[in-house]
Amino acid sequence: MSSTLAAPQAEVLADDFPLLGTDYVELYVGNSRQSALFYQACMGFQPLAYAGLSTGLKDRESYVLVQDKIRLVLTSPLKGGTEIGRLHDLHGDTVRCVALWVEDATKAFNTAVERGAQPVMEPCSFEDEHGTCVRAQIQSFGNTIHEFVERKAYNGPFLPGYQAWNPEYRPEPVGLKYIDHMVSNVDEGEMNTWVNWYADVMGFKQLISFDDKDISTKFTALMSKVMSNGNGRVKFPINEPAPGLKKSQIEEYLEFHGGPGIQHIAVATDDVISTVRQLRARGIEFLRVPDTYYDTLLERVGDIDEDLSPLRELGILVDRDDEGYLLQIFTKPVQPRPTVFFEIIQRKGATSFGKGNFKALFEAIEREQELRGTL
Ligand code: TYF
Ligand code: FE
Repeated sequence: MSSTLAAPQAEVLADDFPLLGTDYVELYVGNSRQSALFYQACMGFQPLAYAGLSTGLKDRESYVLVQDKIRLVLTSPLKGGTEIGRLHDLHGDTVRCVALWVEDATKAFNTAVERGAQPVMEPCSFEDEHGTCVRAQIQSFGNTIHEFVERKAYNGPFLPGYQAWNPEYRPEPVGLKYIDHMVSNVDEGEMNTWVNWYADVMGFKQLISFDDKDISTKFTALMSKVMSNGNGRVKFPINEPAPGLKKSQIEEYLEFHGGPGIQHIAVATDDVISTVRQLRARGIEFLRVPDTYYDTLLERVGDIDEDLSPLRELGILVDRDDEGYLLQIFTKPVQPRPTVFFEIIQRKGATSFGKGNFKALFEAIEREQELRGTL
């Protein structure tokens, strides 16, 4: 009977490391109070929760912001000599934690540690008047960590220990919906180390691989592999620098960041033209490709629903794959160091990452590097 054969096969293929999605992303920043205003005013995030002096914390303050499914936690130290301060001194504003939402945080942690992950925080139950959450943490590339978050019918604003944050100032959202992917930069020769780590420890699969021939300009090159969890809700492209004539954007990142870390957070929208218009009106600056990109765009990507003129006006890029097309655009770095930036992406069927735009994009990044004297 074929069904008796099919059942164990399905068992083997079942996701042995189930993730429900990204729970939150925590950034260590120099001034969480002012960064929170930036993410509200310029990026359209809504105030959600707070933890700090008035909730009993002595060493740090965190603001939590939300836009649709995206939750950001912005954390700064309240005094000298803290671990947060040490990491901020090393990296500048950076992503410290990519938290993953799971059904069973203890099981996720134990499985990961059995498979070789380095523990950061053992599974721990946190409780307040709104319910219980279990949290556990493991080390990933550089000083980046993953937290597993298990929400047991928790109905508080964010996590136990946080109180609702309800300021009067509430600029409108700009249409950001969810985190599409988060890209890391690792040291030269270490891409496969981390590809294997996500495969072996977290049960991720490799979706795509780009070598230095796919991703090179006249001057610089990089390599990239995209890792995805079983249900595709969590996707992590991992970059490493490749040899080139000049200092690549990946080397620049590693130098200024002081080692590996998250390079960009790609956030999805259903209407990239409207989202980018609002972001620009609020002061967000984007990279631009030469205007000639648009002269041949429709020959490259075929028919698209959007008019060419707003895409050209705003500098939005388009790429097509076998399944459809995507629109994407990249901000300039959002802190003094040329490190973390955002991507705004709208998918219309395409499941890829914009390979057709790599060359124009990387040349645009090189022009920025030239202007800051780091190429
Ligand atoms: O996530 C991606 O692969 C695309 C392209 O430094 C990309 O967004 C890759 C590397 C990079 C900037 C963009
Ligand atoms: Fe991207």
